[in-house]
Amino acid sequence: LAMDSALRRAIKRNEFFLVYQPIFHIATGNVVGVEALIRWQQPDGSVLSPVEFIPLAEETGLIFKIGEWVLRTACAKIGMFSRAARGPLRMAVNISPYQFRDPQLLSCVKDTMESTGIEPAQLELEITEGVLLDDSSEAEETIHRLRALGVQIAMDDFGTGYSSLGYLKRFPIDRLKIDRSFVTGMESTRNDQTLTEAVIKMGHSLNAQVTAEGVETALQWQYLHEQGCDDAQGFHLARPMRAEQLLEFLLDRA
Ligand code: G
Ligand code: G
Ligand code: MN
Ligand code: NA
Repeated sequence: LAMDSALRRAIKRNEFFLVYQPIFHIATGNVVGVEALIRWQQPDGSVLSPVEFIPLAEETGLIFKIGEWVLRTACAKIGMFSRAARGPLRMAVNISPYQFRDPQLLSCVKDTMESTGIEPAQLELEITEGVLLDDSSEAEETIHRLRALGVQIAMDDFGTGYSSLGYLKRFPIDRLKIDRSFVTGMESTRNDQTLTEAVIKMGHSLNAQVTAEGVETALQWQYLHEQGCDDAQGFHLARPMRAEQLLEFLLDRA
């Protein structure tokens, strides 16, 4: 309960901030986008990770307000980031399953695009496999409507949930994000190498692009390159950073 009122206070007092992790095109090494990740700076200065407060935000319904704030804040930055990178970047935003099921999601996305001027194709919403399970006809409808706006849909944490090939065929998605647990295992486990390769092939056969998450070594990058993976993100390449640091990072590389 104490955490609950702290969360409400956090919204009022603007205690949330976003960090941005660069996403790289493997074939060229260029930065092609960033993923926005929320953090909570408490009054005592300590910073909480989303795994410590998103579940509570979901339970209390505060996730809707927080999610809207994330979307608006992230999209408002893309113009500046793209100018620094000298080319349009993609902004990937994590969408909670609760937000995904919110009937107001579509109007929220539309309003955000209008007020921030982000091109629809620059916005990528990351959903998880779980959203496809509960009421798949509604989920299907939501995905179709979002894609009709021109927004891209990515399946996050791919391989950790319950989705089957049948779901993937039914739900048109633009991107698969290979969960970091598979990427981590690539160097030591032949199995995980085979798995990442299979996911990349599967994604491509569904006309989706594939991003590998959690790339922590040069060898993982090299394997992914050889396997034809499109994009990668991870600590080996760049850590999530505040907007000001990201700007410097992009300007340095441009
Ligand atoms: O950035 P970090 O590794 O701490 O993120 C931990 C988890 O929190 C990840 O699963 C990530 O998808 C999730 N997450 C990060 N930012 C957001 C956000 O803005 N909204 C939602 N719903 N989840 C987020
Ligand atoms: O579930 P999702 O993919 O949205 O989670 C993204 C989270 O993964 C972010 O919180 C980010 O901080 C974290 N992350 C990004 N790159 C790496 C990495 O190379 N290693 C590890 N351990 N975590 C990473
Ligand atoms: Mn994500
Ligand atoms: Na993920």
